[in-house]
Amino acid sequence: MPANLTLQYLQAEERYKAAKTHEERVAALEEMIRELPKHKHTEKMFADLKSRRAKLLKEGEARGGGPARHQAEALIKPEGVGQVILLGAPNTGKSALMAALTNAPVEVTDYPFATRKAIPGMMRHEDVRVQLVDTPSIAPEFLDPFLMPQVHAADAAVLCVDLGAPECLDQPAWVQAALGESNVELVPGTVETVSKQGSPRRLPAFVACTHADHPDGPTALDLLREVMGDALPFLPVSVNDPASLAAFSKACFGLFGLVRVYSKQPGREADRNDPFLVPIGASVLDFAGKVHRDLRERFGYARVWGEGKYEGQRVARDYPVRDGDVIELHTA
Ligand SMILES: Nc1nc2c(ncn2[C@@H]2O[C@H](COP(=O)(O)OP(=O)(O)O)[C@@H](O)[C@H]2O)c(=O)[nH]1
Ligand SMILES: [Mg+2]
Repeated sequence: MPANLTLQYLQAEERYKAAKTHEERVAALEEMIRELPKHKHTEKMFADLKSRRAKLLKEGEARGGGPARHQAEALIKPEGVGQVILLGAPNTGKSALMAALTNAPVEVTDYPFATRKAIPGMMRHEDVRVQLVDTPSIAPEFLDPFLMPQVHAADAAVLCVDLGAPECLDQPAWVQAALGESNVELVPGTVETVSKQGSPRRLPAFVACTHADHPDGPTALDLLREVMGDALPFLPVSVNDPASLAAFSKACFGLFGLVRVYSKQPGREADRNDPFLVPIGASVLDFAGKVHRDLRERFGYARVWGEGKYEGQRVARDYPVRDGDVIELHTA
């Protein structure tokens, strides 16, 4: 096999074979995973090592004998509007999206499984920031168990499906099946409308159809739509097309089900840098309560500058605010 294994790898493998305790075996396997050269020819080996590690850790847990849990990464805390986790098969372009949209130190490669742990980065959508989390890929037979706590903790998810890959049409099913086994279901909707409670954990999500610039992209997209129906919303995206990247950030913000509303003092300019975030459908009275509790209680009327409104139009308490509205609150 043209895997070009290193001496370090072979030594770790020797230690693995000779290991007498569970901990020794896990440690040696971890080292083999670290030392395995990552390229096309080792793809299968890598997946195999990782599922062996997953199995070992499960056995350790079953025996209650503290497996290498210390190896588990601490959960990444949500920042900005919230956390959107990127999920998908190998080479779908999760890390490429991260690299295009955040400053996170991710590795974009043309071989699979280069991303070995979850990595956060902040993405801008106009004047708000959404946290993206890049993740190790999910393969048909393999899902890194260390990834699952982070998936459960995320606010929402993006399922990346590669329009240029021959197995494109199968990718959503296998990724969702692997997630399902770990009690996670990707659903349409928003953080506001989908309850975090209950089992399985339901994560609001959309499908990012990556590599949209691939020559087969449009055909693959049509077929994918047929296969998936309207199970989840779709968005074609290419890292080479800035407009599609802007649409991607917008769609990620859209997963939260929030609108941005700007507060304005009478006679002054609106503060355009710091929007208040309120659920879609919230009334101007709800907005007043966000600005200050007193304002909700002493609400008189509001003036709105926004799309479809006259400049400074007077509205009552039940006016449903819209994304981008500038609102001047007046007390009774
Ligand atoms: N043409 C094109 N190539 C892409 C796009 N997104 C990712 N790639 C390439 O696809 C390969 C896999 O990308 P990567 O982000 O590492 O995939 P990951 O395994 O999902 O993180 C790399 O060679 C990327 O340069 C895209 O939108 N268009
Ligand atoms: Mg990656």
